[in-house]
Amino acid sequence: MAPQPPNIDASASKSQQLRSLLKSTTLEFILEAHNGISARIAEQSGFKGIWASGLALSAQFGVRDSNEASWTQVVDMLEFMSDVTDIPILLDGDTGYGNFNNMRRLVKKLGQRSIAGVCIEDKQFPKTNSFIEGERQPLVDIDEFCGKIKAGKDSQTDADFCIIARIEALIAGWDLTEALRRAEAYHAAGADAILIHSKLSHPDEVIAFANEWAGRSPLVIVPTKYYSTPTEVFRKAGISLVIWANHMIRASVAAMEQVSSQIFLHESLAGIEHQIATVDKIFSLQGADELSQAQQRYLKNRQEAHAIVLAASRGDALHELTEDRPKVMLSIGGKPLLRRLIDEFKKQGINKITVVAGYKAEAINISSIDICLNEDYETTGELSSLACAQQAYHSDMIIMYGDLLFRSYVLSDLLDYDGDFVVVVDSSQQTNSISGSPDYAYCSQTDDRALFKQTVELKHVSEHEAVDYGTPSGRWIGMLRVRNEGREWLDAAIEFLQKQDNFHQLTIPDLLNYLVSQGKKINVHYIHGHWLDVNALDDIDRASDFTRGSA
Ligand code: SPV
Ligand code: MG
Repeated sequence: MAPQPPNIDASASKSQQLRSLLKSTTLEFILEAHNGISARIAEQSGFKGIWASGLALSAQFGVRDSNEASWTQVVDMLEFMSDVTDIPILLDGDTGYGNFNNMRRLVKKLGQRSIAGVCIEDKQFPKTNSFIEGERQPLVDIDEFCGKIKAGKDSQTDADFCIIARIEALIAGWDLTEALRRAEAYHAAGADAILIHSKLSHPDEVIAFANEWAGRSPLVIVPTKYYSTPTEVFRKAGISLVIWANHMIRASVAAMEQVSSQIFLHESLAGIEHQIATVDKIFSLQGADELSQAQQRYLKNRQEAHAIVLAASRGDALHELTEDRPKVMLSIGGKPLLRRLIDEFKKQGINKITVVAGYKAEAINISSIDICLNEDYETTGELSSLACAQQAYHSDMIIMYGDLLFRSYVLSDLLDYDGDFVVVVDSSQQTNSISGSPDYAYCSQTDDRALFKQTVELKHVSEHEAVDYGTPSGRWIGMLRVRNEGREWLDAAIEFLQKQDNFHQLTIPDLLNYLVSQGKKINVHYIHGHWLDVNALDDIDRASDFTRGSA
């Protein structure tokens, strides 16, 4: 029969869910898990509950299943498992880690950590695994075990918390009568279900027990040794819950052995990469998506801006220096310009950086950036490059020429500046650092150096002095910030301008002028020097001085 759709109410508490599994009229299954990630995998596979196996938990700690790990170490691991899952966890609580008093404290602590139930077995502390010389393992006195069950039930604060009594009589070489006698007593002491354990390779004694027990309380089995039994047999026998008790730890051990021996043997990862989970899969199991959503919610005011760097041009005026690389890869003071730019972005917490490359794009060998190619860089202008990066547009972005050098505060102040479309204008009238054609900026007010954070608007930008607009207020340095509504203006402007015949010649100043013509308010953030761009050979010494802090 195919797996049943979940019939458990997920809004129910974990203990209610476990209780429903035990009382379900159809056969239910839970799977072993031994840490957070295996618990998550079990849940994602569709299991409605988890068996926190003593064998698996001790094995993942690398110790024996003989109460070598302390019960608090077990409970600490359960907390990780419970925190990352919504399905109930049933702890394999061995003997309750001591007498009735230890059991009381265990139940209390499990309740506090949202563990849905505990299964205790009628052996003596310290126990060992049932499959290690099981017949030599002494059972505990029935009355003493009943006292432990009662103590557990009396100390649970959650009415639905389940205590399952596990009978080891068949494991220890006793007969069905002894097993039933014990089951009767444990049931009467308040156990919510009985687990009958067997080490035979066939299910006969478990089925015989089920027939005699006849549904007096839910019945749980662990078919590790009689694994080849068709599940239908358990269904027909009226079993309530099957525990697949150790298959996650055994699967991971087999996989780890295989991978570790291959890596050791071949001294290489090439042969195993395709066999193992991707790093992204691990991130996903760790809940990385949830964290980035939470960051959106809780770090709104510090939302990370993205950067787009225009770096498609050769920089013809630099002659042979750019024969084999674009201008942005020119080394200034021992570091490529682009690397310096990226360092500035990273200082401001900007990690998503898209570089529009064109000329000798293959020479841009910087990791941790996204490259976007303007294949027509020879015949198109800046706006075409910006349009190429449209996939990378974000609700908060810095757009910048790739040949800029600036003091860190320039970018940091721009990031602090309010406004949906902001250009950085240098009011210093400096001449020594501009060898290319300056982008004269005409603004609503000139910078009297006391304007800090006042609203100044851009009226026009142009390569040549534009008499119609009066005296230029400064120079646009090739840096702007676009966010929120500004992003919509940008999209609409590019969509419109792309339809114009001359689109391929347009520059960023053309875009700015178009937006101004459409009545959009472009704010001006004034600076006073402290930047330069690299256009020609003459700039290189100045740029090196600048990086040493002397310009
Ligand atoms: C466990 O999983 O630790 C169990 C079940 O107790 S078994 O190992 O089959 O006894
Ligand atoms: Mg166990």
